[in-house]
Amino acid sequence: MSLTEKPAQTPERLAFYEKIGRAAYTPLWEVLSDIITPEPKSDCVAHLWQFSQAREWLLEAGNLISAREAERRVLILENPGLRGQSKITTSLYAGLQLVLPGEIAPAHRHSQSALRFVVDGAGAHTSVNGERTNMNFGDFVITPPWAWHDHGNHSEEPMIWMDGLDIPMVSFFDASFAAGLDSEEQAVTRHSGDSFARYGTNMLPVDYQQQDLVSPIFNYPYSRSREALEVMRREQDWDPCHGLKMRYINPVDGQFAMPTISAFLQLLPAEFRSNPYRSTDASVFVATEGHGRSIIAGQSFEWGPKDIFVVPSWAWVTHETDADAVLFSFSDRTAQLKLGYWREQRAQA
Ligand code: 1HN
Repeated sequence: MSLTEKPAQTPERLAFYEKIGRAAYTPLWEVLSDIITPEPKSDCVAHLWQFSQAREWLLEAGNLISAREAERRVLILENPGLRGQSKITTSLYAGLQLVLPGEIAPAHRHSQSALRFVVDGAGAHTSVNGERTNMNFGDFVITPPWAWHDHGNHSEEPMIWMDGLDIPMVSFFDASFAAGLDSEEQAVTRHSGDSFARYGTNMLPVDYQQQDLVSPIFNYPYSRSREALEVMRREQDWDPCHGLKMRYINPVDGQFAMPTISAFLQLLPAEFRSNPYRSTDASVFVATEGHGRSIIAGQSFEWGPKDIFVVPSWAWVTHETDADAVLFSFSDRTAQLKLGYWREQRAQA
């Protein structure tokens, strides 16, 4: 027996497999090398979605269906290697959502955790746990599992954000629950900015006890994250693979902001040429500023502001920039870390 080769299929063996197969048995030695691979093998492929095209088709969708009728007016970013599965990577879902001025995306809740990353427009809002937050370009907003959430747009312009959810993970465990609320919007019971004041200022209420693994902050404004990167760059301590890369955390325990999804923001200076890097968490990137290209498994993808691209598990990636660039990204790293199988590898340029 071998981890890479299958034993010969003799007529006697095939007859035996046929017989036991009818009673729901399968010989392990016929499938072992398919299910235990020496390295990650994924149907997920590298791909880039240009924002200009996505925006055009989202606005076209805006003429075809309302947010109310659609529940969520979203174009799913479906990985070309995983068509028909509503996945951007094997374990994650991503889509682009449009909320037009005056629209409401009605309140509901589900087991799946969600993140929003605002790419276009400003001034729409989302409500989570009775608190409303305004969403602006580059803001990272989270919706905890089973939290009521609804969105609205009182601004004058269309608002587009990327949704990232752990839908494939929840499906894998057959653990999906969902419910709608009787009213379109949940009651607003807290002032805007309340959770940021309580948990987002390097302080916690004195007797605060951690309740779950989700961050109690639900909007991480781009202005603050971007400013941090700008201050840090003065020290010039660029990581050869990542430039300056920060992770969004739950301030209560220092872990990632959500139990299943990790999110990051990184700055790459102009003319940066990263060293090759790979990790077992397939990653979804959004370029928020700048222009450049990423070479993923040998294939080059040119990106500019708001473009979205995906790097599969264990695929080598290098980033090259023309101007200063900022990349947002998310992956299932925190889930893999908790389960004990996350790996990464760096190479010299
Ligand atoms: C969802 O609840 C939202 O709340 C967006 O904006 C996308 C995709 C599948 C299932 C639930 C949202 C979603 C979603």
